[in-house]
Amino acid sequence: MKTRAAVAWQAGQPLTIEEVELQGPKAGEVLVEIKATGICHTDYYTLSGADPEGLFPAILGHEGAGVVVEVGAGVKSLQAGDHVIPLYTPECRQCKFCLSQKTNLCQAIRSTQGRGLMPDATSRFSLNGKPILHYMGTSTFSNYIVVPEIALAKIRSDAPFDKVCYIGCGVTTGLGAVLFTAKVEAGANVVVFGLGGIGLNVIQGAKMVGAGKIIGVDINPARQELARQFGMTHFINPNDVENVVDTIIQLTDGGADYSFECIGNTKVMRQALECCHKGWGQSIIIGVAEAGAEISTRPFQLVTGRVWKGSAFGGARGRTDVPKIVDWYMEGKINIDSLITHTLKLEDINEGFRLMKAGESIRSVVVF
Ligand code: NAD
Ligand code: AHE
Ligand code: ZN
Repeated sequence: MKTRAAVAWQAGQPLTIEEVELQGPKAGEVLVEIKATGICHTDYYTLSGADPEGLFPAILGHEGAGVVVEVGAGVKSLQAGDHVIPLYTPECRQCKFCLSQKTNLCQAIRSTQGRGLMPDATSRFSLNGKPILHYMGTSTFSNYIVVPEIALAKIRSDAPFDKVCYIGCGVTTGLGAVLFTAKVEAGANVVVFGLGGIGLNVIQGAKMVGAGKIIGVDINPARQELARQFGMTHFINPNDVENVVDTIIQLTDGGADYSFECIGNTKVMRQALECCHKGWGQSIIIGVAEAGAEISTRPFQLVTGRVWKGSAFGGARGRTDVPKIVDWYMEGKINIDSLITHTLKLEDINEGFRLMKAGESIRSVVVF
């Protein structure tokens, strides 16, 4: 079949809208009509050329929601008409990683996914006979996609696609980092570096668990108002203070219990660790930094009890946790609507990237 899709031809170039050929689902795969997709900073990161796994031409996008159209042989858990969110972190419930109960990083299809291919090491997308690569196993900038059954979370059918698509990455990443990775407790002091599509969801999670001080740090002063609505109690613009780390240590009587880096800047990652409380403060890296980037600190920072951790997809197990987060949204327990600042047509997807770069949007959502 044919599908309309935004194709990334090479790093740093705008996407173009094409009628792409899409092969139907093979065994264990599912054809999904994507109804809406968010644009995450990670899409921009890969498009910029900084991603060592960034391959072109490819169809980017990993924050979608849609409807099952057809299932391939052997698919048991889904049928045509089911509403789903594609998962760039699948959940096979069989691999060593899933069975460990220590991580959400299912590895069942990770190696082919990282090469832009389906599990049989081929692509379902092509144009004029030449393959176009998948991205993060999802490629939600295409109106129709084929994904493995283990990479789909089945969600309730009354949830609006143009809102819950954001649960496919940003919402789950931010809330999950607080709830699943850090397990922040009530009363804890939390610092969030970067108040964009991820950081504001970290704030939302911190508020949910009853954190004490919730300190937001961003170089964009326009972020302050919305962050306060989501529960931020203090704002620091690094350009307005002499030393961000000292400022936080003073505000928190010795340092943060938990900090979250939601930018992808290795200098800020160091600040996020070093603003943590001696003896127990934990810093969670969420931001994705460019190929070749490295983090550093004095080992003494760790010797004296600070902990560095990372979080992918908020530590969430997609097929188990994503339907619950959709329920939270439908029950009014979390706010997604205020974070979706722009809704665009597929033709205007490059405008979505411009808005993100200019700091004018939190989340842009493309509706098919
Ligand atoms: P975004 O562009 O919406 O937000 C980034 C924010 O950081 C902006 O508000 C910006 O003003 C602020 N910022 C930039 N430089 C800063 C600095 N030096 N000091 C303070 N603030 C600064 O991006 P996003 O969609 O929220 O994504 C944030 C990061 O998280 C990206 O690196 C993205 O790739 C990554 N990410 C990781 C995961 C994961 O699973 N680990 C999931 C989604 C996104
Ligand atoms: N290819 C990138 C990896 C970037 C990365 O860390 N991705 C996160 C999700 S970001 C979503 O917006 C992730 O899930 N990582 C775990 C994994 O297995 O990829 C690079 O920099 O190499
Ligand atoms: Zn993302």
